[in-house]
Amino acid sequence: TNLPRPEPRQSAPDVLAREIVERLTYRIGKNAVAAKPHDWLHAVILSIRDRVIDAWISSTQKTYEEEGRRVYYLSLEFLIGRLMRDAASNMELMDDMQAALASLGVDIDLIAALEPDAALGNGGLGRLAACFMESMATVDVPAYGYGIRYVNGMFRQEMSDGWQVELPETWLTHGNPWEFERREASYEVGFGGLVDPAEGENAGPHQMMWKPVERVIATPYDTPIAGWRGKRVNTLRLWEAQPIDPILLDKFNAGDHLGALSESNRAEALTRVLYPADSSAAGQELRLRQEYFFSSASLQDIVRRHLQYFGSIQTLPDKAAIQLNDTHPAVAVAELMRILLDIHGLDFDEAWDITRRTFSYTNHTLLPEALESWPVPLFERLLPRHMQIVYAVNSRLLAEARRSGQFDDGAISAISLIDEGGARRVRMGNLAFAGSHSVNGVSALHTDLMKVTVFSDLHRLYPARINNKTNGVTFRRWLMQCNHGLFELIREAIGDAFMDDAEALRDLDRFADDGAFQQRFMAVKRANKEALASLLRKRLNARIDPAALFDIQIKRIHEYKRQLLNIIEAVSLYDQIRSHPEKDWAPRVKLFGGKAAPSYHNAKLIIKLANDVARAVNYDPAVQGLLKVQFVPNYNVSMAEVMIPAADLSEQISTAGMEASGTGNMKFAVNGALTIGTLDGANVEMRDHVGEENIIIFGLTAQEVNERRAKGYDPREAIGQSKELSQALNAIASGVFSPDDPDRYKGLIDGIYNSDWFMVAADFDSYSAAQRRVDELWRDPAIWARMAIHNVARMGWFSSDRTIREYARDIWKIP
Ligand code: DL6
Repeated sequence: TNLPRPEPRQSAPDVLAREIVERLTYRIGKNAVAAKPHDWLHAVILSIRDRVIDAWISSTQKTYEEEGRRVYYLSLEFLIGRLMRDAASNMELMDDMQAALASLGVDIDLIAALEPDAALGNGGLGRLAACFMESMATVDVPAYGYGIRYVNGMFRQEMSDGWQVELPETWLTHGNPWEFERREASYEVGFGGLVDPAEGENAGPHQMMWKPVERVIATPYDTPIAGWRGKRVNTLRLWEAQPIDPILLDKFNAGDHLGALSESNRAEALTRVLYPADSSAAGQELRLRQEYFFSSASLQDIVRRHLQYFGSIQTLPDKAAIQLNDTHPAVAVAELMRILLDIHGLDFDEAWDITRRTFSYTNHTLLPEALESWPVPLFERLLPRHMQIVYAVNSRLLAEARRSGQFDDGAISAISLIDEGGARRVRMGNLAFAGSHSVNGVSALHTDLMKVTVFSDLHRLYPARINNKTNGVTFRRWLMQCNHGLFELIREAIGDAFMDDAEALRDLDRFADDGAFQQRFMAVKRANKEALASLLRKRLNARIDPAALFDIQIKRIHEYKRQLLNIIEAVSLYDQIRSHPEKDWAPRVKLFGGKAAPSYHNAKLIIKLANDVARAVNYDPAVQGLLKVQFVPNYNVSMAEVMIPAADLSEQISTAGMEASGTGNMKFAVNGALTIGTLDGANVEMRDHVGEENIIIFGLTAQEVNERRAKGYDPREAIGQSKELSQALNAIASGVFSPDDPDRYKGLIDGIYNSDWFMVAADFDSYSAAQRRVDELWRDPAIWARMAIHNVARMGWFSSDRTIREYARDIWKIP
């Protein structure tokens, strides 16, 4: 403490240019003549990074001096995307950097596009973690993110004859100039083996000694995450697994060259790939190994830091707030118990009290297939001591439930940490719930549903524990950086206040009816659409008309997100245009993007269907200029940054009750797209904020979905009542779009006829009518612009700064 802090640096373009050339020369070893674009990129990143480091050191010192509570955000996913613009803009270097590079003859856009998209996550959950990291730094919360440094993050998606093909994404090929390896902060993580009672006279009754058979080293890599205006820089600490012995020399010398590397390969496999499963449990042994590996390393690090600065383990909850991002790190509850019981010799009740006061848990899904549970034999084999602890916690939990007198046997089994229906499994959601003082959902509706579905009995036992924290997104990345035109227009209209307080965007409301402003607003949108059209032309040779309505659905492909509903509606529209070409149709471009989990058959089929429909529609002269369909491959954060600012219409059409929150919905609205959506997830709160006259809502509510299912929903009835729907379904099922394999979509469409769990048929007519309302609105540019401007003006509440302030106030208790 009290060390001198780094001197502030000047950021004039000439100073920056000098620094860049210096980095190029002395860190990369090239001069400006020999430098390739990648070398420039690295030199630029290094010069930004050095400034970030100055602020990082100051922030760390400040945290130590203040001796306050720190937040530890444990997440198996951080979908951070590119960092260069983020960091440059947050350090307020963007304009000077652009000028500096121009003076060196380097095009900033060209080198920015070379930065790999760090895709260490699947979708919403991982991207939320990245927005939270930036917002925690912005609102001055001292925080560490803990996760895994996957060598291969989310797969690269390519199309082969319209089918998804998965290829490894290699974001580390050119090295990663943002990160710092911290070998000195490595830990051992064990697996398997035996548990013996602890030795020694002072050993407590609950103290055991775990002797793992397998051990690996966890080595951290730190990436600084700068908040807005460089106020605070926090650390994202990602773990890499390494073998204890890189090579087994005795085996090698005996001629077993492969065997000599087996331990090394096994360790490295741990952090090699991200499981590409979203909203479905990955369910493999390696996944549980990953979860324990990063949870254990992170906890060892947190406890080590705590003891170093505060001396006593008893004060851990006062100084550390550990947030579990979904159940993926839930095993940390058992790991902290193990550390407290076996290493610190605490008695059980005290250890449990400390654990519960330290952890809090965020639930991100109610889908039963996504709720993680592990077979007891696997859990026990891999983590024998943790299994004992789970049983010990469970016996106390169930005794407490019994004592309360309010539960029958069914409710007691629902509360149990062990699922006894069928082969026994450890329920990670229940473990996270029981081991935390706060359990939050991610939108108001989702939180309400949590209380009456998955956690209804646990909620009865602990009624104060569940609370809501509606998600948000960082406006720095999702407005200021990705939509520069809109950012400048807003600034000119209402000044700079919204840059520090997103809710100040409200001031824009008074321009909603201003014709001149509307025109400028729509001109910005048009420019963004032209940029997207030219990108798609270059990448896919696709021709789309920027004057048409850009209707976009980008997100993971999942049946509950109902890309299928959108495609079926497109087929129906295609039919209607062909039947009535004389009508005044609003020209539309329907864009889709998203990845399917590699083992998710129907999701992959939906991608193929989008491509098959696109092929038929796009080459049909009967609808030329009126309808285009395009699937955009390899949707990722960088692609989102181009597509979202170009959208007129945002498709948020999940079956009500199934999308926990959504965050794409927020990004679109902030960028002036109108939402067509169901009353699901955060759409409900978006409607409340933007006003129901500025959003297009359709379909069954969550309650109606439930009631329909309870009454015995018959999709055939709904199909029978809708000529448009039955025609579209027949066309798809009979092979109109798949003449090479007419039965390709038979199973998919049979699913709608026979069960239709996702209520596609039930919602079709309402959706189709809503789309025709959209057409009508589109025909009146002034009305459309007014609605879009109201959306931008009223979305400030959905800033992740607000969300983080709520977590800090209600859960982490940080002033
Ligand atoms: O909370 C972030 C994000 C929500 O916006 C999405 O609605 C939700 O689907 C997603 N949940 C997951 C859960 N996957 N698992 N496990 O990705 O979280």
